[in-house]
Amino acid sequence: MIILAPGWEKLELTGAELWFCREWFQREEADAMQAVLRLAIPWETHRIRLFGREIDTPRRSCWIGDPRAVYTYSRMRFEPHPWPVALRDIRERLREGIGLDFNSVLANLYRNGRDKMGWHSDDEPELGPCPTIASLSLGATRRFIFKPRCEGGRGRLAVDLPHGSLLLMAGETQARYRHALPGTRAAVGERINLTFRQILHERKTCGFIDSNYLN
Ligand SMILES: O=C(O)CCC(=O)C(=O)O
Ligand SMILES: [Mn+2]
Repeated sequence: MIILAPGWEKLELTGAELWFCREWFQREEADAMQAVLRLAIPWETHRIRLFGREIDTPRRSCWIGDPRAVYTYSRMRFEPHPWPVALRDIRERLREGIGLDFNSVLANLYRNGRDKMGWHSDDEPELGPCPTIASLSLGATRRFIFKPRCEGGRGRLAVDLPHGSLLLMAGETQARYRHALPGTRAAVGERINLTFRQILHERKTCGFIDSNYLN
């Protein structure tokens, strides 16, 4: 994938494919979108299974998508919520702006610096072997970090994701790297993150091969 549109830059990380647009939404539009989505998304606390126990994830979340876009991660199965209008509009803009089609989105709400996401890859089989994931950030700037998996990644990367920015993860990024959104002691405000995804097929069995969990 090559994006030559103004405002886009390629982030260097060996074997990964990362494209970043710092201001995909301009300030006023990003403000409005954050306020609308805060109310329009039915936020939930997702529970995951970790070491045989069920625990609450440290953030609020919502899985949204077309009716057949069922997603299984961290050993839990998520039926999609229907698309709020504002999210449909963003999906359309991704299609028109950069030619990417998505049938689902994982929305996360980080209420403060204690809310976070642990190390994982978005490598569930229903996303296919080389998924393209579009990650839109609204609200407080938070740091997003990458580290190699054993399978061929090299180097680390930290990127601050500001209000209105769009990060594309493509190619072998998920196969070679894990990523995380660490907590911070700094006084940070709320942040919404939307990761648009394409579910290719529903998972057939509940046999879990994840070396992965999303805490
Ligand atoms: O909040 C973020 O920027 C990252 C979220 C993420 O990695 C995910 O939803 O899988
Ligand atoms: Mn992820």
